[in-house]
Amino acid sequence: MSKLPYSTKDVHYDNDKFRHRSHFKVLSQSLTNSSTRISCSLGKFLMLLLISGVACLFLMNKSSPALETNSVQNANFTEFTEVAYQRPPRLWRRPPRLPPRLTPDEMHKKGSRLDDSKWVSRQQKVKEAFNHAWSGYKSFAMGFDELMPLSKRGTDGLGGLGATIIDALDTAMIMGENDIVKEASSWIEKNLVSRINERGQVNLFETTIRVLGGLLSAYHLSIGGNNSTNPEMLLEISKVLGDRLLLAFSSSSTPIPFSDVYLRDKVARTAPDGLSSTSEVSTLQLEFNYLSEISGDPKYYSQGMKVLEHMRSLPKVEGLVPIYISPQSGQFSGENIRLGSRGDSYYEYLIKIWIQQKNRRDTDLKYLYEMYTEAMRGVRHRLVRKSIPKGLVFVGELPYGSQGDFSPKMDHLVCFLPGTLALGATKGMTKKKAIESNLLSNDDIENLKLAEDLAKTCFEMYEVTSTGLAPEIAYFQIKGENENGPHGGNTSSEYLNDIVIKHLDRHNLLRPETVESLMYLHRITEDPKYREWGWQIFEAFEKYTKVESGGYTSLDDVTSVPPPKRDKMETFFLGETLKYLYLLFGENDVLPLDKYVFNTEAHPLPIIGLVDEI
Ligand code: DMJ
Repeated sequence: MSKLPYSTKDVHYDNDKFRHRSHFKVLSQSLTNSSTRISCSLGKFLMLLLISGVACLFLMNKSSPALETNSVQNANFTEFTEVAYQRPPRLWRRPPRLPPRLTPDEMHKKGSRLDDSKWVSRQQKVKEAFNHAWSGYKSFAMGFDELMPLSKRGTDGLGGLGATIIDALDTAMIMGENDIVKEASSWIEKNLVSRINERGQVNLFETTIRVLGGLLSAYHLSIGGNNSTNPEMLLEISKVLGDRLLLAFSSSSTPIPFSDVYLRDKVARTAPDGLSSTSEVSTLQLEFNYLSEISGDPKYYSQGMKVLEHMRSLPKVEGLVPIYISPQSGQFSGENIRLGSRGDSYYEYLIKIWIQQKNRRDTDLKYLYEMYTEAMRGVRHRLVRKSIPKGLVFVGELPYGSQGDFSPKMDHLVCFLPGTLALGATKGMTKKKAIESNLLSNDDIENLKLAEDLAKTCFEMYEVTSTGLAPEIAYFQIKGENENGPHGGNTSSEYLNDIVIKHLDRHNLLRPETVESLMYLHRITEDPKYREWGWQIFEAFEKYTKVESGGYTSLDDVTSVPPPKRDKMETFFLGETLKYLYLLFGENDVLPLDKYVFNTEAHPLPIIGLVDEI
């Protein structure tokens, strides 16, 4: 294992440190602060001399008037970085405190228990997989959104902002893959602003969670750490992008933003049917809130949070909401209720935003916790059932609303829920500690139980197929319906008859949700089985999705061996799937859950308002 770029305990981020201050102000503040403390002792006199010397050195290092340049709108970023980010010499910045992390060899020697070294080498395998994924992308698709690993070319499925690079950057930082960090950072620095100025249509949600989220978490992780990434550059680009994305809000006559932004033309539009997805408009706030925190500009926070304040008063079914909402009327549209696509991260962000804002949990954001609690009661009451014959607990759908029939359909996307339920129950601490401290309410206990049951179901969705990889969508047997429905193909799975996999649902997009939940469940329950399950899933990815020439590919059918392939490596494979596997096999105090909140694309952001802020 190579070095982590920082220690989560040791990084102190101080916004002022990274906002522009004039050289004169920096110097005079340093002198003033020092001189107020100076008495007549010789030691302190020498200290003053030293500071004056340093100040002279500093002034001799020619400053550029362009340091005052703050606007990057319409600028070519290469030019911009040359002038605007000529930073003062390093000596004015707090030196990074980076406790050395152990290499695999050192870890093997140190680990007295066999089990330690097993997980160290498994974690190493995930890192190798990340390198393989990156090398394919770099060789054939650098600068494109995604790699098509079989045809060995790139494709721009997300608007052309180089999404894989940005999604992968913080994973590379966490893994200590410094060459990749350098390559990704330098691409971003040279290209991203001009891409934002030149490219066309992007989806507000995808761009926020993958690109803005990736930039912000890389910003945080690079503070005080890795010299190959300039946090100020990441912050400035985040503001440029954030300002464009705000157009989706300002163009709407209600608090519900439009779904698309035309970056180059600086306009926002609705989707062709005029509707926005419920999960999309409510899955922007962790990112926008953090951008306000580090930029000092509250506009991102206030626009994003208006969506949730507005949704608070809309009618719901026991806290559950339809998957569409109209930016024209501000009302939900249709009756389709599900925790899969277009519904999922609405529920995820209710609790995560509440967690992110530590100081507001008991005051103005208490309503988010209440909405989450009510919604999870609604899930347990309206959507949770058991399959037959073996009793797997699953979450189904209400496609025709509260009065319509229940559908036993569960998207793989729903597998984010076990992780979120566990996080919401213990607020990031271990189950043991939460129980000992008597912190779990009845709702928490029920949610934690449901989390463990659902994590098993999500794992069985992998186990039940011939490849050991889950389909995009599964149906569960209830009341003996679909008894002879198509199954996953693994005849040794005891759940073969409980899970039906329809022909059109057999693809696998390298999605992260199950391994994401395994990471949360492992950290919170400390049960080693979750790691073993994660390893099994990783091995199946290695066996069936790895492409020799570089990269990993989505599959068309997980029920047949060898599985037909799809020729696409989604950005979230590097941003989420491999990151969660790496964290699952690693130490629990890396990005601890009581100090960080992961956005829905697995980009860790610090919890705001902690006493010992990171
Ligand atoms: C990711 O972009 C995010 O996790 C999102 O919330 C759901 N879909 C993909 C991964 O499957």
